[in-house]
Amino acid sequence: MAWNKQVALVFLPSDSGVDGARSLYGDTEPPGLRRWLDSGVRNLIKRTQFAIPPLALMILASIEVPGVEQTLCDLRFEEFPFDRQWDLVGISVQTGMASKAFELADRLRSRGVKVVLGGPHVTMFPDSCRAHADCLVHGEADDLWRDVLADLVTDSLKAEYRPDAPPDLQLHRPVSRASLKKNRYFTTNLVQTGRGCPYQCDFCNVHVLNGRVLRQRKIDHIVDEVRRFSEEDKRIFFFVDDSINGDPLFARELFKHLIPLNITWFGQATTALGQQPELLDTFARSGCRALLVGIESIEPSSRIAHKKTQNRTDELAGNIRAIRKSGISLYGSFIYGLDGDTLQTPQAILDFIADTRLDVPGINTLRPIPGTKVFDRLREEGRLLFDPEDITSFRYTFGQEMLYRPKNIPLPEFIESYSELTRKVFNIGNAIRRGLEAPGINAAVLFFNLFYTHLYRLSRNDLRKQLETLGSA
Ligand code: B12
Ligand code: SF4
Repeated sequence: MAWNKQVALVFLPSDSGVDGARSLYGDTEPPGLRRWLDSGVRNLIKRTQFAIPPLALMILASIEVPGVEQTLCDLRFEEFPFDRQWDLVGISVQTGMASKAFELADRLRSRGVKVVLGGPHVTMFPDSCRAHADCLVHGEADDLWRDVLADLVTDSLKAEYRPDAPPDLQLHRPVSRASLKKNRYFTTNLVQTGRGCPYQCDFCNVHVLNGRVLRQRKIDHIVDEVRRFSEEDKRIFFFVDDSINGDPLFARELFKHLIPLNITWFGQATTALGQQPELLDTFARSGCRALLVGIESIEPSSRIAHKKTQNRTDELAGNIRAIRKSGISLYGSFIYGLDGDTLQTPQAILDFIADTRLDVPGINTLRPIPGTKVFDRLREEGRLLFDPEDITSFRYTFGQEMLYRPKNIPLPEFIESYSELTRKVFNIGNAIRRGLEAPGINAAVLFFNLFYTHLYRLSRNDLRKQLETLGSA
């Protein structure tokens, strides 16, 4: 077939963090050998840790329209190929990367290339995107993308595409990985079993983006996908669902069917799994090796302040022990600096980690993403440290800069205590111990902890610099 329309689908790197931690605040780049080592570590992190392909763009690239060829450009690994002739460039926009997306869009449009923007930021803030695009796609694009490509072929692209309703996930839409350069990635086995979240944690916008009703795919479609994927790529599977045990009955049925396929997998779950013994057993038997759990806070007052009420503080430790006992390693994500936190909170976090022997602790500060309830509240309270009127001023980095003033702790003391906390949690000794003690995937646990030892050193340097910058402003 002669392709007459060339379409690029673009995924952008974040400023730091999972796409390769780098220093953000001025003159903190170390000299000589250290710099060389840091850039080596950064590349290693990018290639081995979170380098998974964007499922959204895999889904769009799988939609076939006669006369259209789609190419996936992952700018975490390559420069945008400006030397090629493009009829349409689609960019996936996350809120923290909006300015990067707009910059690229403007550059392309100044060369006469048509640009379509889609993704979470477009769904939340379409008004901020219009000036940078020929076409906007709102919401989940599983159905709309076919219309966009068909209109491209007939030169009748519309300015906006909006779904009447979310796509019907019960329809079989096989995902192809033909557009991926497979060796770049840690794994290409990405699967989503459903969308939507019934909870409303105030720092998250998944329930706004995907709705509050959990919409699931058909179990036999998922099983087919896993079978097909595992034949092509023997590496680990990542179930990207925000809460893979959100519907325990569905999850149990699904993973029972996956046992014979003999895969290994990781995913994201709520700690309530520790009280779901049959599901836990099914997860372990179906090849689950690691789960990311959002602990967020062990302070009841903080959990209430931020509407994280689906798992109870007094049950957390027991649940974590039960999950680890089944052979599943845990990445437990905390947020220090929530509205109920005080200077005593770091010690409580340290005790909790020691008590539960969490394999990889993630010690985050709050990221008030525009469009979340917590962003609105902090704006009203005048606590944001970035311009809330400029939608592109929010950037997504790791714990390297404070984006708000904590409620109960003055900023300098907070930064000092956060730095002290990360210094105590992450060091080479702890990394080796956690690697040895993990119930499974010991090398990965060791690697993650070493990565964080490196990352939080950057975090401490950057936070100190940020404080100086704020002080002199
Ligand atoms: C897996 C995952 C990752 C993976 C893979 C990245 C990826 N996006 O594929 C990793 C670990 C690398 C990652 C990293 C980050 N992530 Co992430 N991640 C997710 C997660 C859990 C699932 C994403 C997914 O695969 N969804 C399934 C697909 C099918 O849905 P979708 O992405 O929404 O895409 C649909 C529409 O948005 C739209 N669409 C998307 N792109 C485009 C492009 C075009 C042209 C069109 C037309 C349509 C379109 O159509 C798609 C199909 O319906 C989501 C939470 C969630 N529920 O979505 C968070 C999420 C996307 N991540 C988020 C964030 C903040 C990050 C990081 C910045 C975190 C960090 N610490 O650095 C980085 C950024 C990395 C990057 N370069 O973008 C936020 C984004 C918030 C926002 N408002 O922008 C989310 C929503 C989590 C949250 N609770 O807030 N992430
Ligand atoms: S943090 Fe998790 S549980 Fe809370 S709203 Fe977001 S996706 Fe749902």
